Amino acid sequence: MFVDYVEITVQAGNGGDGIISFHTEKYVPKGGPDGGDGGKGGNIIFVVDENLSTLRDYKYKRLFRAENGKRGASSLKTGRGGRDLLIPVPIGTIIRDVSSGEVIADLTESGQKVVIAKGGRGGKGNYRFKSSTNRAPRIFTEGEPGELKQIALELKLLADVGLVGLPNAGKSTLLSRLSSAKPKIADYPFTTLSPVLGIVKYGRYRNFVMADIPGLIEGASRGKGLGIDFLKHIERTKILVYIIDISEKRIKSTFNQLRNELDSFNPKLLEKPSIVALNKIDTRIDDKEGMEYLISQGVRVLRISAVTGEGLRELIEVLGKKVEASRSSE
Ligand SMILES: Nc1nc2c(ncn2[C@@H]2O[C@H](COP(=O)(O)OP(=O)(O)OP(=O)(O)O)[C@@H](O)[C@H]2O)c(=O)[nH]1
Ligand SMILES: [Mg+2]
Repeated sequence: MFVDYVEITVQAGNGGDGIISFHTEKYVPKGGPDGGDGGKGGNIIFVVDENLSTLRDYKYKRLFRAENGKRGASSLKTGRGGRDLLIPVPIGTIIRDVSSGEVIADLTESGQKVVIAKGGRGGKGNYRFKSSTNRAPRIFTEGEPGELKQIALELKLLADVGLVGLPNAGKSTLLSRLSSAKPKIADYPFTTLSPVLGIVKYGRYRNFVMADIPGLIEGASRGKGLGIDFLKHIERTKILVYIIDISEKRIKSTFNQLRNELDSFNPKLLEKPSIVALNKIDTRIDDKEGMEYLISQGVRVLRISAVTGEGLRELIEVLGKKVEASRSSE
């Protein structure tokens, strides 16, 4: 199950109370105040875990608490601090405050950590109130409460390249050829129901992330097929590849249809650098008119076969260059 939105409550730990205590020892009848401070409450910390790809773990568990700080003790001992609670989330998770809608954190880097709710400070023990006029204070303060927040976690995949195409165009086949990802592939539409990411290696050490998303159909923006909600996952990709099945001989209308659906979702998607990959050239079916149309539109066109591998080397090279150009302009 792919889960990309959840609302949860996080409660940081309360600070422990300070205490009242007086030093007692044989032969020291009237010891001074020695009540220690309370420990600090644990923080709620979100941390990016690269092995996660969905927010599924938070679909059912809704309340997360960090440990409270312990009370102080005699002999000036500060109470133990509450342990922080680390909550792992996938890369690309955005954290919002539910009531204001404000973005509190945007987790885009592997290993990134942010404190989302702060633990309360510990209270003061009575020794802190000792003064020349009050040598035996009977005062302490309570620990502060930890922060309590209602937050929404939203996952927007972070891919460099997004594949856009009609159902059955061969998007998943392409991703499975270029990466070690194993999306489901079948000869019927809507095989892919949720986005899949794969890492495409090129050159010796370089790589980029490619996202295979569900197929788009005409009217998707009006809720047809799987709708277009999943397009939010390509809002953050740098480059789009329109995958068009050349054997259908409908390049022109398909290309315009795909662009219309993207436009209805978010017109900014059309401003992203893009190329067209005409797939299934192994079928030997051609569409010269469609090809000419694309060229007249100033679109970069590559001809590929995700099945035989023809043209894939060039596709990776072109995409690699575009990804690098976009990374260096960031
Ligand atoms: N002949 C040929 N068939 C291909 C090629 N690429 C994909 N196919 C076939 O086309 C069908 C659909 O492939 P998928 O990769 O599942 O297509 P998709 O675009 O991911 O489809 P959805 O997930 O439904 O949107 C499968 O039967 C593939 O084997 C190709 O280059 N040549
Ligand atoms: Mg698919």
